[in-house]
Amino acid sequence: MKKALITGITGQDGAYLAEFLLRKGYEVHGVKRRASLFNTDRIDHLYQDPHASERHFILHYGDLSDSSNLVRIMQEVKPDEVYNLAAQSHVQVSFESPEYTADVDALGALRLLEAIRIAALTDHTRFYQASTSELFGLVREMPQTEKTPFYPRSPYACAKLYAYWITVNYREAYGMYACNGILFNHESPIRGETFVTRKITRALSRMVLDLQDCLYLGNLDAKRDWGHARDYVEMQWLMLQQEQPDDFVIATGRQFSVRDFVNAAAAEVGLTLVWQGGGLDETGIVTAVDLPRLAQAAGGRQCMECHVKPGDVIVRVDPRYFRPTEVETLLGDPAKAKKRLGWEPKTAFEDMVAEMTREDLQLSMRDAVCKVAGFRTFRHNE
Ligand code: NDP
Ligand code: GDR
Repeated sequence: MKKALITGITGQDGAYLAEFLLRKGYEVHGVKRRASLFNTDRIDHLYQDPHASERHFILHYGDLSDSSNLVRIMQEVKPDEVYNLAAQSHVQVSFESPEYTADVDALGALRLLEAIRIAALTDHTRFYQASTSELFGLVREMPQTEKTPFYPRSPYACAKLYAYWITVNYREAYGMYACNGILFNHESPIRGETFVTRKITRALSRMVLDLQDCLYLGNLDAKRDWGHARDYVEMQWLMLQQEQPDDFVIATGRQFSVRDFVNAAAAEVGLTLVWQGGGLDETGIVTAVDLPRLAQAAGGRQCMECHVKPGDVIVRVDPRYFRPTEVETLLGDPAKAKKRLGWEPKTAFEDMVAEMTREDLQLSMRDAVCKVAGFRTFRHNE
């Protein structure tokens, strides 16, 4: 039985990858951080009691800022494959916590590679580094490929640039099987709530149920190549199954703006929007409400009342969400991955938005029931 070690197992990709590898018959080890509240929501369905005799899913406390602990885990597990998904992954937060972001996202990758070396696993363990389209930053060509020059635009991207190159360096210096997946944005119903896609699907589903008044966003013109996380973790695995290690762009080849994303998610809950004004004064105003469509998204609950009506302003711009340096446009060319890994994204943008919106509507319906019954739901808006 192959053993995989996943850092960042409690995150979006970690959860999908753990499910995927367990289905493939792997013994999956994950590194989770100690937190004051439970932080394993995304993987609780995979949990196995530590007292069970045969376990295929094992969690270890650890942190990418602590090399002795990474060495200990590496020596204990001796994994065939390591997936380094752990990171302070929020671009805007990296401007607030640049040093921490560099420590975890840049040096964290180095610590993990060194742990493999110290544990004398260089010839045995294959290494995947979660690199990112943010490396392209101020883009020099459209679409971006493995050969497009990097120009990072945030402390996050600068840290990931170091992680990218140290992975290449360990491959060249020590002959390690080490790969970079240069992944473009990928989303899902378990995406972190403060990334723009999930913020949108969550806010719209809460607004129709009277749990939120307005959605405040930053740069509506930013364009991204958005794929589904479920599809992208399969590629992470495929990259470690080749004869030779290499780096790959993983993307859909389609691009949408933040405004397009809002329109698509709004349509899913039966709302049609018109955009008025521009810059800081731009607003998204409801022009029509399609109740049967909302009921369909809510799983056929015909009697569901919609608390949004034509004329309501439901989207506004708030400059607090602008970034000191923005990445305006990203569009990936996944030709190499398609050719060499035989990989294709399975989920279309429209289906992913529909899935995310439907799942958030289900969660919001639960919150609405709690609210009506007099319970607080403790979720606030960012
Ligand atoms: P998430 O933010 O959902 O998950 C990040 C994970 O890293 C969480 O498990 C988090 O733990 C863990 N983590 C954070 N800091 C530390 C630390 N100091 N030590 C150990 N673990 C830590 O990210 P995603 O799943 O979306 O992304 C996975 C990786 O892929 C990240 O490295 C990200 O930068 C990169 N990436 C993501 C893309 C995307 O669109 N999703 C695109 C390209 C790259 P906790 O749950 O405790 O916070
Ligand atoms: P990104 O994702 O920065 O691309 O990083 P995010 O969803 O945060 O932003 C995408 C674009 O939307 C604009 N935007 C807003 N963003 C947020 N979070 N909140 C807002 O209110 C808002 N309004 C507009 C942003 O300015 C940006 O242009 C993600 C992360 O998963 C990284 O870890 C990963 O490396 C990259 O994707 C690829």
